[in-house]
Amino acid sequence: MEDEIPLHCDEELTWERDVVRGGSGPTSQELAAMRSLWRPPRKGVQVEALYVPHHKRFARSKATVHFTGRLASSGAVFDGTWFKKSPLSFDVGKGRVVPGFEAGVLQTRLGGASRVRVAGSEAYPGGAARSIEPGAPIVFDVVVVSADGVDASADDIAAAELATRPRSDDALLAWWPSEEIRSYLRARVDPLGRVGGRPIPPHEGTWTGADEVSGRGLCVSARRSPDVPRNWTWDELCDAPWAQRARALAKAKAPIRSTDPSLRAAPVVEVTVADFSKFCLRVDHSPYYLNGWELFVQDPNVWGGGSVLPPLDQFPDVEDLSGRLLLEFETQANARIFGPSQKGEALAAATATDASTRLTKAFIGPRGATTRLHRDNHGAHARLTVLHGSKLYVAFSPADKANLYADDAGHSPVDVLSPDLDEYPLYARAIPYAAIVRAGETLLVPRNWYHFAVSLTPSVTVMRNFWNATNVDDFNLMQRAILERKLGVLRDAGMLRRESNTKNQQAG
Ligand SMILES: O=C(O)CCC(=O)C(=O)O
Repeated sequence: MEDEIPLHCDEELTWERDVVRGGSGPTSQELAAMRSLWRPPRKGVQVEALYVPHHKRFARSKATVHFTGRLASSGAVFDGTWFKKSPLSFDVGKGRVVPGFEAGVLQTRLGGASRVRVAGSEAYPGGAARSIEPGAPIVFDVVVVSADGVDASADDIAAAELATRPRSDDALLAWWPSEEIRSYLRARVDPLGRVGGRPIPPHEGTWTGADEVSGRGLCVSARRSPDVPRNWTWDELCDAPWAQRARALAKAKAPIRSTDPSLRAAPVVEVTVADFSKFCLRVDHSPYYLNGWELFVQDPNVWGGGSVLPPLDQFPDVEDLSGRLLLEFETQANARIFGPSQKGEALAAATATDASTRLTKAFIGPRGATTRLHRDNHGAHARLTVLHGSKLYVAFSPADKANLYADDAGHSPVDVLSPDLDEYPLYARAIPYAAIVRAGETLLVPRNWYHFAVSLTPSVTVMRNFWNATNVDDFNLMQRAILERKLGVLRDAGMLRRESNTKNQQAG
């Protein structure tokens, strides 16, 4: 009985009529109890049921949900959980989530799905990062996967997920063609004549280390590797059950940098990998790009697990030591936090594996999809293997930072396909290195090199950032900053007392 009382409902006391109509009416005590529980719906929140399961339980104190948050004006996705590893859990009534979101979740049954339209006053009245203007109306699609510790059935979650699944083609095509696309159409994919480019030299087995990766070296391209898996076909991407389930973000400006104001106008849509792959093959030209999709984080079995990334065999002198470095660092950090313990070691192994998994990303795009000119963070090298199609890569040495007008975050505003030399005159002095990289070939981008990519055909690429002896200092700086942040959180939560007690005992 108790489970059947929603705490919120659209119409006043709808539940009362429903219960009475259903046969055995509530007793007067039950009615009084129900009335005392009922709270009127918040103004500025409209809830449309997308999937109503048989289960009638509603969350009261703790809810776990999958959601997608979109700007109502453009449909651009600014946050969501489907394309991350885990749903969001929060304690109800503690102000942990925006009020309209919470109100929408509380009106959705366990295992149900709703579209929650939230006025700006109930969402982010002061605006928020990720291009949310103050008072922007928001649409959340929510699926309640667990309520007060009770899990929804897998069947309900699957049906609810299906009900909220974006109709990707509509969303993508609504924004197409636009001025931005027309400018891509106008641009010729041969920008180098203008500024005097050089080809990226093919790799010839000498990528020896410190000098080359410290900024004076070259990007290197490799010939086809015999180990590039052949089974990742477009058919698989368009039809496989995992691709129909997997969700990712298609961005019209990639990579996303929240510091870039032009992002506000750049739509981001949530799509299934299958729908987006079909879109890539169908449209002739579009900037939409699944750029930086952390494929193994969502599902370790995507594309047959770890076999996706071809080994670096074609570069016998280049090592990817990221996994080992991460494990070493985490082990030392946990020993510092917990002291020597098996628990700390297990945690270190799990954290290192997770971090290493996140370093491998997929890029799927139609012809015309670009990665803007940037350098990767934390002094990481990148290895990019094109699995399908062909791409033009243009790279610049770190010494060209000023000529590229790059900011300290490593971002250049210059459009490599159509550089505006009135606004960026120094760009004419920069030396671009260019290569067309085709299916089965790998491009290595050394630390701090700027790079740009455009798909010349529909394309699929896997990329991994990595560290080894040549950039281990950058790795250490990055990890130390992460560790300091973690320690700060633990210290604030009073969880580092053991560390100081242990020290005191030792001192005593
Ligand atoms: O689109 C691409 O292939 C380039 C990706 C890239 O530059 C990066 O992830 O750093």
